[in-house]
Amino acid sequence: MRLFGLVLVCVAMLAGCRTETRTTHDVRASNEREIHGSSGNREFTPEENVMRAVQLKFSLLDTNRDGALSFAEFMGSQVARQPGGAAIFDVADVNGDGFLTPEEVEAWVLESQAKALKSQGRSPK
Ligand SMILES: [Ca+2]
Ligand SMILES: [Ca+2]
Repeated sequence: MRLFGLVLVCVAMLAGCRTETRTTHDVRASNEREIHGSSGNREFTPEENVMRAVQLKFSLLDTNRDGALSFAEFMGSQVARQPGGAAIFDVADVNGDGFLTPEEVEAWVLESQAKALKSQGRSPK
């Protein structure tokens, strides 16, 4: 299933985006200080890590800073450039308004992860 590969790319991309977003993080510094919590000892849950990564990536892709990703903005992401990547936009745009909110992206990533883990655990034939 092609989507599975895309999910892996997406997760890897999200996981690796922390350092590359350092330069732009001053804009949402107050937000991210809470999200990062880098001085705390607490471990983040996988869901929290996904959300933090999505929010950081989102702020990079949202070039006009209206809080939503248009299709054009989405196409600037690595995930969208994968074969079939453009189709993800329609899948993730749950309410079909033509824009992806952080919530929609988070929901899509978490759902895709869950599906990927499920299909790894016991591969249905
Ligand atoms: Ca935007
Ligand atoms: Ca939407």
